[in-house]
Formats: sequence, structure tokens, C-alpha cells
Amino acid sequence: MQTAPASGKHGLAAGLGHRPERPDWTIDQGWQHYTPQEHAVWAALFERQSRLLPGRACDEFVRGLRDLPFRADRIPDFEQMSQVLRRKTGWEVVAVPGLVPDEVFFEHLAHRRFPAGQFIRKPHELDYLEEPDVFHDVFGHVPMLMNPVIADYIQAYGEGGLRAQSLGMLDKLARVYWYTVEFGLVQQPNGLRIYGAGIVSSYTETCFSVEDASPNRLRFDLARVMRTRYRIDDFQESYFVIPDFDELLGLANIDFAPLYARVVTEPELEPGEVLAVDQVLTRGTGRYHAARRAP
Ligand code: HBI
Ligand code: FE
Repeated sequence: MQTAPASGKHGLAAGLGHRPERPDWTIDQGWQHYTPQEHAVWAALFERQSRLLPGRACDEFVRGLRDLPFRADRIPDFEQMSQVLRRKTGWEVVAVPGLVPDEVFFEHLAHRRFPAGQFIRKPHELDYLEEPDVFHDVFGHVPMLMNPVIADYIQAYGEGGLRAQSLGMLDKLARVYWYTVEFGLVQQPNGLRIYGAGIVSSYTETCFSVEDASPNRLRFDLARVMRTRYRIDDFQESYFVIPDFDELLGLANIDFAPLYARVVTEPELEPGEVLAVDQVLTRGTGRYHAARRAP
């Protein structure tokens, strides 16, 4: 099984889609052009996740979702959504055709613009798709952008991405994003909860991440995560848990350069590895992935 190629976290060389005419790769959402079938895909995904998430998604996600003008049966209009988002945390959502080049992506995040896929997956892709579509980006990411701490963290990630690129450390920083913003878990007083957009927008991984015995669940550690490869083609083998969101914001104030310098001298880690120094919340059985590796 391959792990993430350097090209991009979804396994595609960013920008595989046609290059749009604008240098920042934004396009018009064209909300009026969505078909009833496309709205129906949103409705199916929205209904499934809304049923599944109470007790599994973190309080901040549930609160953000509640405060956004989402309808269960319609793909949201980005401009309407951005009016609410701007007032809350200064963020807005801009439409893009799919994955955009790293530097374009970071530039948007650094200016509190979240690039969201304009397209929605097909009915036969309900449970897995290669590129982030409007459900992954808007349902998965935007509710967390309503939280001031996460909003600040993701802007800092954008600024850090531009720096990491100049240091040639993009793949290390991408892992931090992957194991937090995409697949992060947070320890709430009433139990383990999801905040990662990649999980919260996935029907199957929602339960796997917090209930299945197979994955490891390890206390988040920045240098450790920078060394850890991730899966782009299946569930994660390990999830990293933060005690609260202030932990993420703390990362925004760290100078990553000396950390990069140290991490590059240490061996990279496979997604399912557990180190003696890890703070292990759950030692997974690894059964799910073992069954898929068996010839
Ligand atoms: N483009 N639209 C979009 N969405 C992403 O999540 C994204 C991207 N381009 C690059 C990228 N993510 C990652 O390679 C960076 O996080 C490293
Ligand atoms: Fe995402």
C-alpha cells in the first residue's frame, strides 16, 4: 500500500484539473447550476453524518454546524455562508475546481480564504473520493472554522506552509495538517471526539476512528507527527489526540525551523508504528489494515 506521495495529500499532483483562468485558481461557484441530483447527493451525505455525529464529533464542530446557515437538502451557497463566517472569525469560503497547487492553497489560508471544491461527488462515490469535494470541504472543514482558535490555527498553518515551502519542508508540515485538521481527535471531558474534517465527513471512518479496536490512538506530539507518513487511500492506522484546541494554537507560536532540522535527521515512521516514547491511549490491534495487506 502506498503512503502519501510528495505530490499532494490526496495522492494527486495538485492542479491535475484544468488550470482556471484566475491566478488564485478560484472560480465562480455557480450555485444556480447545481442539478437536483447534485443537491440530492448533498442531502444524502448531510443526513447520514448528522445522524452519526452526535456523541462522536467534538462540541466545537457541533456548535459550528448549528450556527451555519446550512440546509439539509441543498448544497450551501458560499457567499451566504461566508457572510456568517466572516462575522464569526473573519474567514470566507472561495470556490476552486479541486486540488490547487500547494503555494496557492497556503496563500489562501494565510488570508483566511478557505478553498472549497465547487463540485460534489457522484452517487456511486458516496463513501470515497480522491479529491476534496464540496461536502468534504464545506461540511467537514467550515464548522471548525467557526471556532476562533481553529480559525487562527489554520491561518497560521497557511503562513507556515509558505515558510515550509521555502525550507523544502512541505511534506513535514503537510503531516501536521493531515493528523490535526484532517484526521485529528480531541480528548473532551466526556470522552474522545473527532475534529478532523476527513473523518467527520466520512460515514465509515467516523465510527472507525473513535470506536474500532484496530487503530492506534496516540497523544499528539509535533516532532513525532512530522516524522509520520499517512495513508491517502484508506483509513488512518494511527490517530493523534490533542487534550484541547489550545494545544493547536500553541503550535502557531513555535518556530518550526529548528524542529525541521532535527526531524530530518531522524528516520521517517510508517503510519502504524508505535514508539516506546509514545504516549499511547489505545494500542490498536491493526486488524483492519492487516486484513487488507494479506495477499
Ligand atoms: N487544494 N483545494 C485544495 N484543498 C486541499 O486540501 C489542498 C490543496 N492543495 C494542496 C494541499 N491541500 C496539500 O498538499 C497541502 O496541505 C500540503
Ligand atoms: Fe480537507
